[in-house]
Amino acid sequence: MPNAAMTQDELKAQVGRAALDHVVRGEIVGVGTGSTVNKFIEALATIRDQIKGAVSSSEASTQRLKALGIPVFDSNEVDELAAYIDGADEIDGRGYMVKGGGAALTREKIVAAQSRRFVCIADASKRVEVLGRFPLPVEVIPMAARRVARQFAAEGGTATLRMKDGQPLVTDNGQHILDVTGLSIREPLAFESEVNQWPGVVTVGVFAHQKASLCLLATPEGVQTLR
Ligand code: ABF
Repeated sequence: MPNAAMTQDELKAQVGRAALDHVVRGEIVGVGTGSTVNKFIEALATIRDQIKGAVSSSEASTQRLKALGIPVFDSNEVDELAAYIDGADEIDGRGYMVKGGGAALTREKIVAAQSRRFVCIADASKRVEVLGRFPLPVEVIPMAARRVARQFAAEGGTATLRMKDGQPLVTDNGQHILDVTGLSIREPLAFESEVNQWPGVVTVGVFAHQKASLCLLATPEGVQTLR
């Protein structure tokens, strides 16, 4: 099937399968969260007898992994992972990412930090020159939300509390999420370090300190590997 005729879903499946090349056989693999990762989990199930299992970045991914017969380990049961496979909302030319659209950014950053390689899987629409077009997710302790929103306002951002079913969304960690528009993040490393310091910030959705080692990008011409 010519790639140009592939749907978004088929492009995600293609890159999910391509990620299998970066799964070290006989080991435990780090698994992210989101619709592209869900395609990777389906592909991972086809080699489940060749891996020990997975460390998951969300309850949602854990359920999918278990449903497909893939053992899930707690992150504290493993010292280091060879590879972490995860999606992104935006990725730039240096491998810096915005993540958290799936509300799993905290555990994603934890598992990425214990992995030797971060393999990002995404469709071409996620590739940007400058991070910030996608509303930046920031996980916060609920009592700090307004103050953190004011701090973003001072930087030209507009922070909105993420809602679900009419209530503030509650993450796997029991916290809330602000989505911040109006930012142009030209120095991701410095920005991540600054916002991480703000009292009440649990995780900022800029992944610069835990950037991608490589990105598998699904395009109509096939999967491109960006290093
Ligand atoms: C996850 O992948 C999130 O951090 C990010 O929001 C999401 C992208 O989801 P999708 O693959 O569905 O576009 O890691």
